[in-house]
Amino acid sequence: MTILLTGCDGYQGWPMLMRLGVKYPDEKIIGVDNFTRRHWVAEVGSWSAIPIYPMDERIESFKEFFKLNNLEFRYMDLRNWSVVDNLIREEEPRTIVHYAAQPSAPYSMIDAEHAIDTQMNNVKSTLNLIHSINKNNLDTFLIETTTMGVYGTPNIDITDELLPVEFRGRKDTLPFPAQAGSWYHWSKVHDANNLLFAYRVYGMNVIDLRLGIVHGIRTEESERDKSLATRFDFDFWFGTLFNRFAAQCVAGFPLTIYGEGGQTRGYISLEDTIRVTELAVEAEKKGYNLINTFLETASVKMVAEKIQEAGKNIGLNVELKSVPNPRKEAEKHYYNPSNEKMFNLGFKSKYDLISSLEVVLKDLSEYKERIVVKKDKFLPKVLREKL
Ligand code: USQ
Repeated sequence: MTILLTGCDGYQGWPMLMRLGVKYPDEKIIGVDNFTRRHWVAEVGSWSAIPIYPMDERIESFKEFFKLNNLEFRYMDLRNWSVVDNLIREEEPRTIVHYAAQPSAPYSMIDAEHAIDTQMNNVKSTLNLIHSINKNNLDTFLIETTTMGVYGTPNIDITDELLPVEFRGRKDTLPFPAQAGSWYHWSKVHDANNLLFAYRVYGMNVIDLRLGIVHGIRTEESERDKSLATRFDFDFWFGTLFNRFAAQCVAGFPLTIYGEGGQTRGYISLEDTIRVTELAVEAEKKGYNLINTFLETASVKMVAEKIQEAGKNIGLNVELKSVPNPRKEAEKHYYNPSNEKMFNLGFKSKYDLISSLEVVLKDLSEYKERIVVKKDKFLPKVLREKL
């Protein structure tokens, strides 16, 4: 049997590839990637705070540490229909974990080219997978991590069940409305809709994991050795909130709260994200499944304060700074999403925001200089000039 993982060079992709390798020693685990994440981050002039090894060295190192020879890497552009279809026809994967995507909201907002490339890349890759599974009459489980950002910040509770609606005296249950906040997030709305349609029209087995903001560095496999580390981004475009704030804290840079800081999101650690995906692979749930995937919610300000306190505990003086918000978004709003389905898979958390922080600050301290030399990447050009 074969499991295919797309985006295996990414922040989540590399640890997930190792997790699948360890969990299914008798199966072939194929990871595909075209290294665009490395290029995108270089394009904005930044790098991963933690040095990452070339793919062939990562795989060699995995073999050495785990005494397993079941990981295979294929360099592949998922936008190319014929290469995707050849791979799926030849390998007939029982499961595909689809992580590959341009994942950054700010990067997708740079200009027309970046918005179009983000949507073309993300939507076309998913459509190629869907169509190849269908064309080859496979019973493959297609698991994609979309995003909690599909929902936006509505003034009602967010559910991953169908939403009961009553309008002009008639009732129905409908998918929750999408109110995404960037071209990237809209690319995931399109993906989420296409996945649902693939189930409806082809009966495809689909799991849509709606992921919150992922934080942290370590996973059970990657912590074994530096050569197995995953990337850790902190720049304005590719660093996500918690990770950026942790890097700012270590570098002695003020934590950049955009606007009022009341923006509230769901958070989950990298290790927990890998666990939920692992459980989704194991569950082999037939039909269509949508699962909100986050452990806890917090506002930007709350995250900043937690990091300030954790910094203080290790002798760092951390300043919080409200900067003009470079995004168009609600800075104060209601936010109450559900996440019960994730626990129904059997999920148990290893790191929450607080326990993740201790580890991240400790691990990052070793790479302080790599962050400090790129500290001008914490802010977009327009804000750097204003401040
Ligand atoms: N923010 C700050 N200061 C910063 C950086 C961000 O206040 O220095 C604010 C943003 O304005 C936003 C919130 O923090 O309100 C979260 O920003 P983010 O960059 O951590 O998250 P986002 O752009 O929403 O995207 C990230 C990932 C994306 C994933 C998504 C999950 O890049 O791939 O889908 O988190 S979620 O946020 O639930 O949609």
